[in-house]
Amino acid sequence: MEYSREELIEAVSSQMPAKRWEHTKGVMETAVILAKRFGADPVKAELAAILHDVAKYWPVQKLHQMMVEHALSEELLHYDKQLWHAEVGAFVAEHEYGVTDAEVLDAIRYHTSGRIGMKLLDKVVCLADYMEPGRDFPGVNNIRELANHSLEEALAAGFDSTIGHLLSRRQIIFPLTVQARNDLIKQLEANS
Ligand code: DGI
Ligand code: FE
Ligand code: FE
Repeated sequence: MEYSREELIEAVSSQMPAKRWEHTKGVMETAVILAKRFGADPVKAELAAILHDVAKYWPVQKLHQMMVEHALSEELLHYDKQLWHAEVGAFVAEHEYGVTDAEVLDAIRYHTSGRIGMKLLDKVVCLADYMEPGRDFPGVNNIRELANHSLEEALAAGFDSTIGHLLSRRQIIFPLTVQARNDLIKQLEANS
């Protein structure tokens, strides 16, 4: 079935608590603003934002089952469950909601970890997820200020914040998260 924007919004919002839907609306709004600011496609950015957390509240067992059944990232299974909703979200976007655009699917897939060589749309959606108006964590205002002029500076600060938070709680860090962060720093150094 082809989903209109409104049908997609209805389908996704019914799969999460009201508060998470508020977050998603914030990411949609912010992703559009950032896309316009930094030259990404606002329609693609909003579509990725609508779907980015579609699987966030699915039972962990179901996420695990889908990862195995559909041979999604084997490596991710060895890391924190919090990371799984992004990979499953991209799969669901494609196979349940008929999204065919590879850029949109990748922006969903990498919205939590990032990746080496993040594309413009990946960066916009990932940063929107960090700084949407409902987010409140130490340093978020700094990220918002950086985002006024640099997508990469703001996103690097976002990754630093996540990694710092994980370190402080002695959590295991997914290697791709660190690689994504290092790669952004390299891009910033190369452009300075
Ligand atoms: O889904 P959201 O809450 O909107 O945001 P998100 O998709 O960025 O997920 C954030 C969660 O994922 C948060 O609890 C931290 C966790 N996370 C992100 N990267 C890593 C990670 N957890 C571990 N253990 N390792 C990571 O590399
Ligand atoms: Fe997420
Ligand atoms: Fe999110």
